[in-house]
Amino acid sequence: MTSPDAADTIAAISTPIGEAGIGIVRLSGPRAYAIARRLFRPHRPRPTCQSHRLYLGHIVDPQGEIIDEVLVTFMRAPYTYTREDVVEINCHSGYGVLRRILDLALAAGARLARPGEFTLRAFLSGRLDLTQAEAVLEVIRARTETHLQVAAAHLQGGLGRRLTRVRQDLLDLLARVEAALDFPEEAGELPPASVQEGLDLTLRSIQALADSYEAGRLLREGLLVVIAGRPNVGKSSLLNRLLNMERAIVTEIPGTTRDLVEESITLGGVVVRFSDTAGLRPAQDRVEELGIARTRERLRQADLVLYLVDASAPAAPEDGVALAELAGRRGLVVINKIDLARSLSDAELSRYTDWPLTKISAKTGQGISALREEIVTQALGGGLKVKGEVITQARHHEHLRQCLGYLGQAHDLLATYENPPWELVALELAAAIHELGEVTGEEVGEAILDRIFGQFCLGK
Ligand SMILES: Nc1nc2c(ncn2[C@@H]2O[C@H](COP(=O)(O)OP(=O)(O)OP(=O)(O)O)[C@@H](O)[C@H]2O)c(=O)[nH]1
Ligand SMILES: [Mg+2]
Repeated sequence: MTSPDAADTIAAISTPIGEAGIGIVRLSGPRAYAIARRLFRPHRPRPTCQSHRLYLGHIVDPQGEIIDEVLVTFMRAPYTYTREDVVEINCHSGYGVLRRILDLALAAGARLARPGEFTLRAFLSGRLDLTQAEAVLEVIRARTETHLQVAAAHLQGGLGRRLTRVRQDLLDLLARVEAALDFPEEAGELPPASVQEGLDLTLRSIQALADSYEAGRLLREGLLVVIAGRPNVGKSSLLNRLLNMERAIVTEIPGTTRDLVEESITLGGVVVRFSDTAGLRPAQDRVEELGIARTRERLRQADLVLYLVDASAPAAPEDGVALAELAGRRGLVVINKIDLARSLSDAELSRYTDWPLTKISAKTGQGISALREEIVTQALGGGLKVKGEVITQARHHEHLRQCLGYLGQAHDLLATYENPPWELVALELAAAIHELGEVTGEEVGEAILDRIFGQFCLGK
């Protein structure tokens, strides 16, 4: 597969547009060298520029006016990101400079690159498989070390290689089944048990990958932890404690927080977004009513709920109602204000919920580090398991799920019949193979590519 407009030479600003030491304008395509040579005047005049060398000089406009002093790298195909000729112009970073150099490149015959087009070309030229191309964006976006590790492994092609291997195993299996179909007299030599064996091995491998998505999704999307409870129990104080900053307003007046107050930190290798909410009670005015509606909405989206109660006040029936509504969700009951005299018993709370109880004082900080650990344990099952390959993209997970469905059908056919309907087995195998091909990009439609690369920014 090659790009329909591979003959174009594309150009874009590949660094964020803003004031900085260095910015880069990148060109890729058959005329990249020629275009760059028209703008670039090296300090020491030379007839040719060698590949993968850095040259110092000026960018000049057609009138001969100097735009900027730059370092230019010329890189000959195929040893480049896109496998085309690539030129990178390192200039000073500022909107005016970058824009001017890009405009000169466009005027000299380049076309403005579409979002993700450099990486798309790397994919179409076969330098990256689709999982690697997608990993480029993931590496760029990774905010935790763990996520970066996983994304970097994908970029190295680990996931793609594993899937290609599995797909090849299935192709071999399919070839055996088709041979038996084409030469029925030899079909007797294809014992269902032997096909089943190969199939089950593949099934287990794909199942393990699909299962890793639970951890992968958290790595990619982070975790939403919602702090809820009646007014004045100390929700905003807890948020501030967890963040180590005075993010939310705290007062002794019940109903202080009305809107959502949210901030993220990293916990156990995952970005955790804490949401402090309006206290749950019958609303006293319109603003509070809207605030409580937002709280309920956020509670529905939460990966984990911290339900806060005040240790110095007796349990209220409203807590029972709220906890009952949250039954079946992941959560912790957090008993706050344990620095005060207690009038709330654990037994009372345990009547309402089977969530674990944790005791803290948002005021003194007591119990906060234990709470942090408990959040990681509850939400991530004791920390993120990122051994081996981890799926992080919903798209991959969906195809693997489909693939497992087809393989499951094939498995059932083989298990049910002494003389299996091999045509059907072949169909299921072919469908499963197709799903894997969609992940690696070996069988992928243009619409999907547009969607994937459309998420990239300009210049990637
Ligand atoms: N003694 C003690 N007081 C606390 C503790 N946590 C919070 N408070 C006090 O309780 C009052 C209410 O705290 P907030 O954090 O505003 O409570 P809230 O749950 O956010 O309240 P609303 O926003 O009104 O729903 C404030 O006066 C806090 O100083 C604690 O652990 N111990
Ligand atoms: Mg509050």
